[in-house]
Amino acid sequence: MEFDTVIHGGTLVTASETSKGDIGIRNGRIVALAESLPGGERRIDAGGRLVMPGGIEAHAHIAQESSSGIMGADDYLSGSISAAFGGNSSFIPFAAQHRGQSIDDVITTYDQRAASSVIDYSYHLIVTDPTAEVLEDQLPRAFKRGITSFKVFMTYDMMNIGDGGMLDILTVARAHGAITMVHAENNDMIKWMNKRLAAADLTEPKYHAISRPELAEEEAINRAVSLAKLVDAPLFIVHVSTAGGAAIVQREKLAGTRLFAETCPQYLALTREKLDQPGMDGAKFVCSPPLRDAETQEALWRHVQSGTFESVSSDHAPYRFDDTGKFMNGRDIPYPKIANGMPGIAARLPYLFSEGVVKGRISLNEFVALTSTNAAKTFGVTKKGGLAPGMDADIAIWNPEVTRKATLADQHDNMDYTPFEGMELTGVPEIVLNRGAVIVEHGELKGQEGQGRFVPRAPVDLSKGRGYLAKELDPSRNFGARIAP
Ligand code: DUC
Ligand code: ZN
Ligand code: ZN
Repeated sequence: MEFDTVIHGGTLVTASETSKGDIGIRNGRIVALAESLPGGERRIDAGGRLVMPGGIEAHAHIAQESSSGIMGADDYLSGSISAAFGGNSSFIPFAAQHRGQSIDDVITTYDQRAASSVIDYSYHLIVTDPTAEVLEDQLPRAFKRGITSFKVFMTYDMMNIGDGGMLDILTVARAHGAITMVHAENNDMIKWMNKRLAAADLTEPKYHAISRPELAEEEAINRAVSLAKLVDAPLFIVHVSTAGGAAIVQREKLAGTRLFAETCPQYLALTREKLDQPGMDGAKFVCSPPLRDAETQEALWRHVQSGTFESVSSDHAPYRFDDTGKFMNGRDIPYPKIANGMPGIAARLPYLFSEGVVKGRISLNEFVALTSTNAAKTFGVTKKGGLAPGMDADIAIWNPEVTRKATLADQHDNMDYTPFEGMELTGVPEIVLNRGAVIVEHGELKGQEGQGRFVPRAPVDLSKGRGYLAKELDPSRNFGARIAP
């Protein structure tokens, strides 16, 4: 058998197995796995290296305007390059609807923006205006194109669609086999806290963390799960940042609810003290939900270890520490006017490898599951996230021993800071392939602008979890009313 590339002599790691062997690649696909394979136009020596499915970044804001119109610092070129240097072979950023905009327009806009990507991509659709046309025509059309995840917000006045809007989206998603993602924080609790803090003249960056209580996340997760259960729709909770929120996810999974969730490196690595710095330096660490405390970090790590989360995602939301980003609304501004988000797409895998695998908190196989395989399964990316014949040759080859300090230059993004600056990291992705093409090799970019392809995704797999039938929607218990979606 002829191969374009053979990856030779590495330790092959998937979400379920670890073995020694070679991988044969032809036409962008893995075509053979064996103890030893001959030939290959190109042979990559992976002796002493870990050969894993390339990361799939399932939460990133790329070339996306915030609801207040601030464009993030990374476009699809810089964002995809940064992702690849961080060990990712593909990503699923958001395509955001602004109120009044049609979903068809949103997709056309993002297709243009994404054309420069060096790695494969899809989009999660952010829906902020669920009109009848959106629900009945536009979302089903997006779904047919392979966009099988819709994200909604329970907070921010410009984005929050209310409980009724959420029920509508959940119902449409369920009918088509899409999954609904949710930013779960209670809008009114946050607004009430903002008013109290403003009245007391407490507006420095650190009060951002105080303004968004843990209870706001816990309440909203609980409510989101109840809404999803009422219509028996699968739900994905993004960026879980609290022990209470994670506990709800764990409890509901145990009960069989079709529930999925992620947390992010910043909630495992950083605490709210980072916001308490002289002047406006704390603005670098303004993200929502906010950074929490050391106790929460420990609890979140336990949930990572025990399977509460499908993924650890970056929530890369890059706003530079200047007037184009964090200070778009002025320099000496109260915390609610600081652009909300932090970068991390290149740091996600190295952080989790170093703090997770090297420190013995998770196994290598769990690392692969949390960074790649589970995202592929949850979001219907059928040809990625594994090492098997027939899969895309999306592969990251790691040196597990190199130690370095995280620094801005290693991120390869358009940012002027990294929140992980100075962190000691062990392990580096040395070679990253997307569909058989080398994108990054020993610190050098080899991929070309525009080389990435849109990946149409499959419907969500409903075989996981038992689902839920509310008594009031069950004709055998609701006087025969047939109103279930
Ligand atoms: N939610 C995100 O998912 N990212 C950035 C800001 C936010 O509120
Ligand atoms: Zn969010
Ligand atoms: Zn986000």
